[in-house]
Amino acid sequence: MSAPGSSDLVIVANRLPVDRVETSNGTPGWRRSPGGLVTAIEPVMRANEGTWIGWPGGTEQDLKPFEDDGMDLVPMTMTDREIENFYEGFANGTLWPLYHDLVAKPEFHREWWDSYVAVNKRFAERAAEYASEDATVWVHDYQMQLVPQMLRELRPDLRIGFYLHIPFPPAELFQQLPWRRQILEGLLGADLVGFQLPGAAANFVRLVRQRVGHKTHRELIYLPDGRTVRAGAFPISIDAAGFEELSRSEPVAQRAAEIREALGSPRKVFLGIDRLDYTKGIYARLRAFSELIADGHFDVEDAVFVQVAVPSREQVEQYRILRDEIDRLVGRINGDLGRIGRPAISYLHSSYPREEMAALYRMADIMVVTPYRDGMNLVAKEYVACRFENDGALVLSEFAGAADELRQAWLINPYDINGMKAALLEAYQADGRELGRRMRAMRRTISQHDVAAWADSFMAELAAVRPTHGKAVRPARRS
Ligand code: GDG
Repeated sequence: MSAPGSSDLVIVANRLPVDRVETSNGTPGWRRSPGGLVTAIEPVMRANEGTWIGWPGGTEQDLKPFEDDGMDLVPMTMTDREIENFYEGFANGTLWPLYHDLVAKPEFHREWWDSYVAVNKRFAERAAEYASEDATVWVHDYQMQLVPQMLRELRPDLRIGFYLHIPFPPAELFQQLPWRRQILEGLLGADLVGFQLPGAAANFVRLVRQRVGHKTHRELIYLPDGRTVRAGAFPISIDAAGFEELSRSEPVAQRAAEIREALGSPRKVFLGIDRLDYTKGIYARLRAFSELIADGHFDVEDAVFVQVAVPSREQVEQYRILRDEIDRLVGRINGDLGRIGRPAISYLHSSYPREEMAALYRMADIMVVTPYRDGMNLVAKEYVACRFENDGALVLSEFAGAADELRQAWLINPYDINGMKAALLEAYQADGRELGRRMRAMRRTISQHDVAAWADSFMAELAAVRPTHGKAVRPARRS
């Protein structure tokens, strides 16, 4: 267990990679939380015996640092009010919709902002406490944008990287934020600010020039105190080899066959897997699918849609409304188009272990990923990684970061329902040669750019921005 002041690598993220749960005998315990961030950061954490600072969910107050599966974890506490104002409020009611092209309307409340400042300060102080002299601190995501500057003030010796997992909006939208300058200055505390796509990095640099008035040249920002900050694109990825291995395994193959049988062995299965979030475009995609049946292009005997909607942010009003809307839509579609034992849509409001996810990817013919805006979308990449037989079709929104790399998917505009219908139908009708051509190309991309490569390139760049400072960070990829 790392002691304060001893960690050469500190990760700061809103969430810890584990959730606080009640075990079967009623005592509290820890469970590994699903999701991309954990898998993405775990290898570099392990290679460097890092410390991870984050919130485990809930309001329990007296949690002590502990070790879980070889990782040193420092749990941060949160009060009910902070969950309301910082987490549900400023993070998910202000920043999330603002950074996703105003897909929903962001709310601006001063008490939410105050809470955001207070929580960021606490995280920064804890990071300052655990980091060793000249250590590297890697801060993650939109909930923590003030941490870099706060941390730099406390510990100027540190090398600080920041990575944003969601999009960074164009100046025209970001400008609405009453605290725009504070956020930009918060981020500028880092030596390297990483984004999913080059466009987001360019948005950031432009805003810094316009709003803060610093000199910039391409990806570099020159601060008056002589420091240089770099902004850059580091598209995140997945553990491609790990997913492929899982997908090839016998239990997963069996489970995949079982699922298809349980669905009534239709000719084709469409699949959607998303957190239940209004940015993901679930409603429009289910409508498009149902219209293809209603128009007579295929029948419920030919094709079914499996939609997994993972529960998310259930205390936030907009998410409750969305859930009701999807419930109603699925009910209506199944009522109108289904037959006994043959619903058009199999709808699952639940989360699953990784093996079940792999079985779903393996059994589905057409993966449908249609966000209105998405930083990357790991589900699209995971599907590709699981298709080791070079079959299966990916229908992908051009507004997902993943569309920059997965050019051979059927790319769609999720606002254009007819366009989406045409792409779903094409993917449904595509022959093996066409599918193989597209899938092989996408698989090459994914295998060359996996998550270890992502973490290593970020760390290498961070070291390059501050070459004279900081200890070396060992790469995640062990060769
Ligand atoms: C944000 C950005 C960006 C989901 N349900 C289960 C489960 N998952 C895993 C998936 C995937 C991850 O969670 C979801 O990642 P996405 O990228 O699809 O979406 P967000 O949660 O919105 O993530 C996004 C990402 O950060 C990383 O930077 O790509 O744009 O919005 O890995 O497999 N895993 C398990 N059970 C589930 O039920 N085990």
